[in-house]
Amino acid sequence: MGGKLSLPLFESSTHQVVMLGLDNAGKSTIIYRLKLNQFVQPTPTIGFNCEKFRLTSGLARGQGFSLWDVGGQEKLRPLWRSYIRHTDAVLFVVDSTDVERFEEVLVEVQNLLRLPELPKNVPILLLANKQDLPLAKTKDEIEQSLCIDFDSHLTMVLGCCAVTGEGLDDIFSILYSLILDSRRGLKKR
Ligand SMILES: Nc1nc2c(ncn2[C@@H]2O[C@H](COP(=O)(O)OP(=O)(O)OP(=O)(O)O)[C@@H](O)[C@H]2O)c(=O)[nH]1
Ligand SMILES: [Mg+2]
Repeated sequence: MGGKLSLPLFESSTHQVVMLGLDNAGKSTIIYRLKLNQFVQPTPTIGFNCEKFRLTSGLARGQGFSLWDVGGQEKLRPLWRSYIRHTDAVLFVVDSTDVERFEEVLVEVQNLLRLPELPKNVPILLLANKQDLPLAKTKDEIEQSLCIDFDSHLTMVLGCCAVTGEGLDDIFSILYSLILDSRRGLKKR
């Protein structure tokens, strides 16, 4: 086993990432943008989509990711708990223009954090989507208005736009870093 310490912790592994968020937040648009590098107009997700990625460049080069895009309609949210059990990271997508539902976002994130199925060391990346729209709140404004206590979870908030792809270029490198840091037990922020 000697001489292996300098290798990445998870060489050639596949990381499971679950995408959650209210309906209409833009989860499926993000997954299509990442997979096809173009804008695709989705229909509301009933159930889930799963797309697999293998990175060929950047920090996460050689790493595999399975992204689970789970429907966000209220009646489907009880299903979230079955997707988080073995996840390596959570991507929580927020519609940055939908201020009226920020309270609902807060409640759902708090419910998520209380679920016993959520592994304690799983990092949570909040995506403030729809940054192209004029009424969009910035990632800092969203962070301040939600003011979530993420407890032991390493977290980060990023602004993005699934229509143009802005803010999504480094998403896998960022996820990979968060996963590594969480596994190494680094304290959040
Ligand atoms: N302007 C703008 N519209 C977006 C963006 N991302 C998604 N949308 C639109 O928002 C709507 C909802 O997008 P979806 O990807 O279906 O949302 P979802 O989170 O998957 O919704 P559910 O499947 O119901 O959970 C669609 O009309 C998208 O075209 C964005 O970055 N900017
Ligand atoms: Mg969807």
